[in-house]
Amino acid sequence: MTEVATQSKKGETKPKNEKPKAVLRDDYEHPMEIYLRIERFPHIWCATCGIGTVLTAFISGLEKSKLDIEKVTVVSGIGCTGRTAGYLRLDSFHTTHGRAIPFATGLALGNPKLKVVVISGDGDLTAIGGNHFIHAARRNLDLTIICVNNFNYAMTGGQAGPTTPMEAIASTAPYGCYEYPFNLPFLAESSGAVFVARWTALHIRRLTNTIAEALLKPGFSFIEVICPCATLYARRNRLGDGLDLMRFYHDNAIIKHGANTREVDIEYQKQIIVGKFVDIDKPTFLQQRDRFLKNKLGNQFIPYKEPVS
Ligand SMILES: Cc1ncc(C[n+]2csc(CCOP(=O)(O)OP(=O)(O)O)c2C)c(N)n1
Ligand code: SF4
Ligand SMILES: [Mg+2]
Repeated sequence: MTEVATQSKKGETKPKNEKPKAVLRDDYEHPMEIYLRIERFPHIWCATCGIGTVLTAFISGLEKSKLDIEKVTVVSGIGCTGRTAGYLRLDSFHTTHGRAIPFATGLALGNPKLKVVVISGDGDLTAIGGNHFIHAARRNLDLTIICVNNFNYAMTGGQAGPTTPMEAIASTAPYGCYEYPFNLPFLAESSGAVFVARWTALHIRRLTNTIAEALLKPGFSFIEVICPCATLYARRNRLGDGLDLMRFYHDNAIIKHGANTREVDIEYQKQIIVGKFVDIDKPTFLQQRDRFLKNKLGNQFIPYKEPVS
């Protein structure tokens, strides 16, 4: 029996917001229950949606990282993916659409001891939230961003967004999308991210390991997860359900660690290049600020709260 941090035993009513206590895992109904607000279940996600798989990978990656969960916080914006923050039994924030990164920035700067994670959708992070995304990467803020890319604005009915591949049908693109989509790993790297990876919802073990690695990486880390939206994207494009998309990922994902992010564009129903593309070291925003001001001001500089080495 493994001793883990958790809070309530099988059959007990779980008080909201109670902090975890150490008890035995075998007393629990589900091995991940300690990380989940089960009282909010059933969750809203459709059958064969991939978001739950990403949540599972996140919890496993968090366990693997051995971070103190009292010092981990998760922020999400609005969307189907945005619900993840609400289901996690961590200090988590379900914020406004497109503003997950600004909330996360405030948390990370206000308490540099926190590990701040953003889990949100492609639309939330790179359409309405696109400006925040590029500037957080540029500053190398100490944030881990997990972007569930299901190629559409799912929650609001499957509209085309900045990641919808050309030719894909969406509610706002009945004849197929004709806009150029973002290549998110390239956007992240060229904006300043120090760690960039992409997996699909099928690559659960690799995704888990990458999440654990990203959580321990100082600076702006970005993981894109290509994910089935069964009900809208798959149905509208007659691609079957989420399991059919998983089969497609199995047959069409090519692992290329270190691939040039310029060359990992996604085209409609073509190969998907996955892997860890970028892993470099660069001072974080707070390290850079403290070093810079110490250099300018000498002993007159008093670092805010904890000095960042
Ligand atoms: C300011 C504002 N604009 C628009 C919306 C409507 N809205 C809610 S979720 C969403 C799209 C979410 O898409 P994405 O981030 O890709 O998440 P998904 O649902 O696909 O997981 C939109 C446009 C909103 N809630 N707030
Ligand atoms: S609408 Fe799409 S993204 Fe949203 S829960 Fe259903 S399958 Fe998942
Ligand atoms: Mg989406």
